[in-house]
Amino acid sequence: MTYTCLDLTCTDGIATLTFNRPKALNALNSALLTELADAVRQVDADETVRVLILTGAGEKSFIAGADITEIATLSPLGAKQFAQFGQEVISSLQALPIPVIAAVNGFALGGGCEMALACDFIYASEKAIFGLPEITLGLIPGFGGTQRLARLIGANRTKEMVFTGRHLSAAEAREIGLVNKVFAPEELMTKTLDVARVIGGKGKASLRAAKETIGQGLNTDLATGLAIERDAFALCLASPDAQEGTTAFLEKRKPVFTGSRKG
Ligand code: CO8
Repeated sequence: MTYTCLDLTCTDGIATLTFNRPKALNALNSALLTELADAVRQVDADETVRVLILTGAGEKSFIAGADITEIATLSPLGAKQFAQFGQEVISSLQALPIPVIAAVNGFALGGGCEMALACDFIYASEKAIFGLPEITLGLIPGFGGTQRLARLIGANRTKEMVFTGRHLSAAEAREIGLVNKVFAPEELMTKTLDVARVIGGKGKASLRAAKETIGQGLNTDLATGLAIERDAFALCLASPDAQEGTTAFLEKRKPVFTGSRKG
């Protein structure tokens, strides 16, 4: 598929997906979401990709939300279908078996904030702006914001953001735990790539197990979560990468992980 709204590149196992629809500040329309669904499938199928980074083209915007021009024309049924499509694509991104980092360079509003929330963690430029402003349009978040944000920062802070629609600076977003780290704009990608390379040097199967275990554990009670962790730990131990990691430690050398995502 030829992309017109995004760019997908890969260097040394680190893939970068750049939202690139400048005339609408990278707003999510059906065409972009269709391309994103295809890009996620490509990354999923490519065993050489170890880490995925999401960012926006230019300095102004990550994603300024769902495309309001398109939303404004929808019937209630059309709105439900559009929300479902967006949720499915964003959930497929979240379900990728590799770490996904959002490098938020500018506006991450509405669906843009919701896209970042589906990533494993968020780094931001000092110029980034976060918010769920749908209430200002007479709407509510529809791409997972009411659910993922509440799980991440708690119901009370989520309600404050959703009820007011207020824009948050990168520093405020870090303070409430939405963002892990904030960097100068010119450093955002280099710092994100540095961390992606560190993560990319770890074993694929253990990264996958860690991601899945943390994700599943958040949706269950502690006892079930601990059982999930035990099983995943035991499976990891049987993987070639665990063999290499433990042997390398005992031989006092750096491990070289060559195992697959499937262990
Ligand atoms: N959709 C469509 N076009 C947009 C969007 C958008 N979300 N955001 C910006 N644009 C366009 C503007 O219309 C403008 O186009 P033009 O030059 O043709 O007039 C261009 O991008 C540049 O924007 P501005 O001139 O407004 O730039 P400013 O720097 O003055 O302002 C802002 C930047 C603050 C980002 C401002 O554009 C803004 O407030 N945008 C809307 C943000 C917003 O409300 N986002 C939430 C959208 S709703 C949503 O995400 C719901 C998700 C769930 C959907 C469920 C499906 C039904």
